Amino acid sequence: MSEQERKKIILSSIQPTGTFTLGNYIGAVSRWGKLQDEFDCIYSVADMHAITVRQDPAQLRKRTIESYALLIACGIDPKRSIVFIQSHAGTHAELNWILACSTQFGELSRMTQFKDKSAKHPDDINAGLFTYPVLMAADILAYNADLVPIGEDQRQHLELARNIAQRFNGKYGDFFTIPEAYIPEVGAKITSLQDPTKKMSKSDENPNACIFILDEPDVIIRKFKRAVTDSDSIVRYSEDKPGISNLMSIYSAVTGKNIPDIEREFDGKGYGDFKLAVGEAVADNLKPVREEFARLMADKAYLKECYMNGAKAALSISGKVAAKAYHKVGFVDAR
Ligand code: ATP
Ligand code: LTN
Repeated sequence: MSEQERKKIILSSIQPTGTFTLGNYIGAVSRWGKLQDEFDCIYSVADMHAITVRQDPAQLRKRTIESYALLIACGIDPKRSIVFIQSHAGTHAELNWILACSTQFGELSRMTQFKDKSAKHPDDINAGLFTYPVLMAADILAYNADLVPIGEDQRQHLELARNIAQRFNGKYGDFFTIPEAYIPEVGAKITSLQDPTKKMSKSDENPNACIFILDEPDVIIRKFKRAVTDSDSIVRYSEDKPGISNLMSIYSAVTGKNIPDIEREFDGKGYGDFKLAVGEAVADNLKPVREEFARLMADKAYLKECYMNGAKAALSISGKVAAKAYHKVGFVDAR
């Protein structure tokens, strides 16, 4: 197949650290299904990344299956894309080691997620948390992905994955594709509803800060009503109005309307009307996800069939890449 005919490879992953938030949905997962027409897509549940912070084993297993079902409920079709659970492809851990030996201590020390998470868990600053971005590079490079759809917070990790790939290629000869970040223009950083200077995050302790994509409509509407905004009441997008601008990005992402149109729509109306409209639009948007999730969770055999097939497909690609990487660095061939 010529280079022109080959579809680009998309790869992304999400940690099973809780029910996905509206931030995960708008910034990442809701886009993943839409990419399936144009690209060859590979998606996974990053359970190996999740254990960089302490997890209850039974809870992790449950959340991993739920996250897998959520990916499908959000529009990823396991017949058209490869959808798998990260720990089922041992090749990622193999590549992780090889790539760790092409990663500098200094560059890992600069990762802001490591700094944030180690500040949040001072009693467990483990080596896995530190080398987390190397495993993420392995996830990506194992499939020679061209594009990686992620939210803004992952840009630095992706930049590091590019550097690792370039360093490996420099040492051993051209091998890995250099991946590019694929970050949305609107919604790449949805912020907390209670502190609009902070990212909306699954692990926030304040339940009002976060919309979870399985929240019931009345809960969603109530959380938006309580969202922190500024004291004037003009619906206008501006850096000095982070709360209202965040709600406008959310409204724009779920309705497809652009910011100037939203400003016109709510001209002369107050924050109360706008917050209600955002809440209703989000609740409508998430309704099919909630219904499909319930249907999938009632059919565990189907989910298992999907993730077992996903693992086989993922291993078939990443196994060849890992074997070649082993050869490149000088290991004696055994397969
Ligand atoms: P945790 O709280 O456990 O760190 P998280 O909510 O940050 O989890 P991840 O699993 O780390 O979620 O991220 C999955 C995807 O969602 C990534 O592509 C990430 O960039 C994106 N994402 C996470 N939070 C947001 C957000 N608030 N706005 C936009 N995109 C986001
Ligand atoms: N680190 C990512 C999750 C993740 C990922 C990946 C994203 C793990 N492996 C590969 C893109 C590609 C995060 O969202 N925290």
